[in-house]
Amino acid sequence: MTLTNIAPTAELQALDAAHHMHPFTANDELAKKGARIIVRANGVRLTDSDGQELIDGMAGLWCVNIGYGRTELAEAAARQMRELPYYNTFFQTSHVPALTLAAKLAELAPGDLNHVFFAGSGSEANDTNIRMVRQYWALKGQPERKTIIARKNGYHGSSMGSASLGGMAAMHAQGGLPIPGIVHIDQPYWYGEGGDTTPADFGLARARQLEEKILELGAENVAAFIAEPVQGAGGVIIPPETYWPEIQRIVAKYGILLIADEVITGFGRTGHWFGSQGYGIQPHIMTIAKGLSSGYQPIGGSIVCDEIAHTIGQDEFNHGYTYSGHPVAAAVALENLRILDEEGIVDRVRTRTAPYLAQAWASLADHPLVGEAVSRGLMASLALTPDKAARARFATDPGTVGYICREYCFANNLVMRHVGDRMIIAPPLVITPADIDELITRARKALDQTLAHLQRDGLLRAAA
Ligand code: PXG
Repeated sequence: MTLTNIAPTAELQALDAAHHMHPFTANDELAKKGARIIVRANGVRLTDSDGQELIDGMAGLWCVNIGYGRTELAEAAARQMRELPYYNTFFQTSHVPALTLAAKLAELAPGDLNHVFFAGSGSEANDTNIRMVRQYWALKGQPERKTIIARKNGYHGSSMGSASLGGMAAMHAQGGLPIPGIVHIDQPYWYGEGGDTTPADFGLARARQLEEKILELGAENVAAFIAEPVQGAGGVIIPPETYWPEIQRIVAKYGILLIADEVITGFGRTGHWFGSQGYGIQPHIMTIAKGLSSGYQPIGGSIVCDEIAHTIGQDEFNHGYTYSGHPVAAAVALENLRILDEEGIVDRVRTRTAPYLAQAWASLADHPLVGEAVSRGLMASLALTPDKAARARFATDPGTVGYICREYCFANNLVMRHVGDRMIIAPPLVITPADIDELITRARKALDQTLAHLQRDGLLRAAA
């Protein structure tokens, strides 16, 4: 069997249903309806096994930053596979792709984030971070500084450690999470949780929960605070402008390490190389993955500041993955960074594409179902509501309406995700204004169809 589509769709779907367990999916239900089989892609468009072309509003899973079909990355992989397909960096050896990529990342990252510990994914990198910050404090003679503060509705991965850092209630409900020593504060989600306060006041209040939590635990017990500059999987939750400066003040006051999870916000997504730069965040560690290789190869890592790297370096750090700094993945990441850089893609997002998307996206706010339409860089979200003025939730279970809308998007050949009753996009960074116009047209059509569906089924009701 080859890897390309040679069989009719129904046959592929039957094989998939019989043998393939999908992540974050009720597999029995999917088996009945059949997965959509994606066979190839180019630029911002996917093609399925029936020859339908979709606009990929999610850049795969927030990762295909340079778009599909860049043969330079395929060639970089092939070259590296011929020369050195694998070697490790454990036992006093190194190799050119890993060391070159580490040096390039040190150049791109702000401040004294000059050292890289590689992983195969964002989840693995965040597991590294848990162990690294605890080991850092142990070496500093403060081994009791173990607790990591994170946020509800944050997403940091799916392994035991990283899912514990995440604040997804549905994930914690399965498999005995969170692991000990991780606690969560509320998210800075003004639209959903801000009530009558102004966004500015709400941002400060939510940041000050960090200070309250530190005082409750005792600063001498707290290792670090981890957060995404903009929450991605949580629904593209853009914090009020007051939030990050206050967080920065608090971590400095109590000497807490700050981990910025840049897995989604890194590599141009927000119009900067890293989301932290747009908010003036100065992290001690940044988690990276996804856009690092534009998803062409699995690779992640932690970019670490001088102080932590030199402290960790005093002793053997008993941690690492077979594929840490995998040469093929590193070679592909380097080629991806070259393209992002030399083609000016990050600058173009900041100066042209993001402002264009912001305006086009905001035009959806006049739709009767849309309570807010917000964006930052090339990540954007809509809050669906039965009552705009009240920022009301639907009477149906959270996510029911979002799912209906997503199904209409999919039927209209647009990949737009739902998170609860928020609709989200994060397209490839190479999307053009004409593509954005088409995306908006399809999104509006799906919203119209959703509204008609809700009216027909009597679902356009607010929760009491
Ligand atoms: N941090 C952040 C901020 C992420 O978004 C991870 C870490 C974990 O990365 P890996 O490579 O281990 O998956 C992520 C991943 C979704 C969705 O439904 C988002 C992610 C992964 C899977 C699904 O939006 N983000």
